[in-house]
Amino acid sequence: MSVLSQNRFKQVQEATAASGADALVLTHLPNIFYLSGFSGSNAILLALGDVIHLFTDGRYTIQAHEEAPQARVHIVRTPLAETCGEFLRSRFPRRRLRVAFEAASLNVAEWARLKKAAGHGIEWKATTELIERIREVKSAEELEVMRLSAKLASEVIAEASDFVRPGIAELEVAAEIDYRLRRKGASGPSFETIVASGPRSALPHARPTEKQLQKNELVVLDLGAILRHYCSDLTRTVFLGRAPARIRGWYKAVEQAQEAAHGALRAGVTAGSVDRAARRLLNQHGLGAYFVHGTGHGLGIEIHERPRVGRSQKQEIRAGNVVTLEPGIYVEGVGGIRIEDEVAVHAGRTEVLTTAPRGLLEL
Ligand SMILES: [Mn+2]
Repeated sequence: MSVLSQNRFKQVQEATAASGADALVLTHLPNIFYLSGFSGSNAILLALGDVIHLFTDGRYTIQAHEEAPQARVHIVRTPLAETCGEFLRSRFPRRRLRVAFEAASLNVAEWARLKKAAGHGIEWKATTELIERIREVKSAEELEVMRLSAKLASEVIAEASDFVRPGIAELEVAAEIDYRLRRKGASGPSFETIVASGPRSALPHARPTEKQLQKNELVVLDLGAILRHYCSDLTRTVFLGRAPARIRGWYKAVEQAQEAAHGALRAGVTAGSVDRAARRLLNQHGLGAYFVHGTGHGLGIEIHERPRVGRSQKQEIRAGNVVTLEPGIYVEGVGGIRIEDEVAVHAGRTEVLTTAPRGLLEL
């Protein structure tokens, strides 16, 4: 096992013990990837003693051995939960064993299968966010990949003037973004690319449609890459034409709200205080009612991770966190403005990972 994965495994063993368990069953695929390196779509991981057992199916025989050389790979024909349960029963026929599992990702059918196959010797312990709490602090190696992922997404958005113009449909713009992400080396977009124009830009999570972009409209572009399994996330707002004074004023306010959040972001503060810094600024401009979501979120292997940067979050920001700061305002019938960047928190300083220019883009 490499030093890196040894450290990670040790942290997981400590967390398992702290939850009162002797062994751990993982069913959430991003957590399985984090611990073993295996990125297939069907797997259960059992961390037992000093061994990682990886249960997967015949499609992944080669991949599992390649990606998770330190794991003991079990290629399985029956449902994975059943095999994992039977394995536990065969290893511990008499001794009582306490096994932690992931309550948020094991569905009821799998859970029943696992319990039945494992028999009565197992005492099951439901856990939540056991691995997620470890994942929220990124290693230097992870940060390096996340820098590249953020840079890749930033390069695509910096090319927006090549393909954002009146007459082109939102779906075409989204297709162009996804194509360029892949051309630059992403394995795909980190979420469904958002292209929302005109009044539709007031929908924070709009899906692109056949609607054509028009002159004198706002357009929100929210996109991200997956690069070497790590997500990026970035939003810019475009105005097609010369923006009127009211729109410029709103944009300035959102920009200042993001700066305020960035100013408040450092190790040791609560996530809630970062959110409130952005909110306070928009309130001062009389725009607070239009800010309808949280200020940001952690990201990494998944697009949404701990810590959540929301109003009442008491969770402490720690060195190694990477979060988005993405205040926005959404005015029904008019449109929306959002500016989103990714910021890494280090001891005593922050680092903006996204590199695209931040000003209002008038095309
Ligand atoms: Mn985001």
